[in-house]
Amino acid sequence: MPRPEESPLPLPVLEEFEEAGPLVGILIGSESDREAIEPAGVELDDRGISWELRVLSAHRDPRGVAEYASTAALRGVRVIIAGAGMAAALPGVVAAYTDLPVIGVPLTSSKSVMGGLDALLSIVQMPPGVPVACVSVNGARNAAILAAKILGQGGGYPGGPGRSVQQS
Ligand code: AIR
Repeated sequence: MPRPEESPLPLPVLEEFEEAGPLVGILIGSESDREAIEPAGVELDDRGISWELRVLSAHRDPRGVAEYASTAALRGVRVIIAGAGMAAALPGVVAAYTDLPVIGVPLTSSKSVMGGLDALLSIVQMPPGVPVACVSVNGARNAAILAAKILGQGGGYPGGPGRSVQQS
């Protein structure tokens, strides 16, 4: 896996950030989500992909979420995994502040409605123009595998070869 400074993506790592950040940023909306998101970190570790975990709530600390999301790419982060339960706005708000791909993980919590359907719909029903990828309820491991696949895509866009083909 390329280090951030060798990334094939045309995203700079600003010098003012002394240390390049990890490739994957994992966010959760509450300390109570920690156990549910753990498989993502385990999977990334197994693949030798660097990551960091931050607890940031879209509702309780919107400024913190905005700050993290708007600077993540400049620190070298290339994919963000965001897990939250209930009215899970976190992945969508993160996507509003960054061009990095965001993978949402709907999580169940003790206060979930219908086993996490509340969080699933909150994440998947993004308005046109602001996409968020969404894995299954409590699908933290799948989120990490998807992040690894995204990181594995080195070329093609933008500036690379490739053309669209339409069959008549
Ligand atoms: N949450 C926190 N801020 C906004 C949301 N949607 C979610 C957390 C957690 C659930 O609310 O992601 O799944 C309950 O959080 P807590 O802190 O009360 O246990």
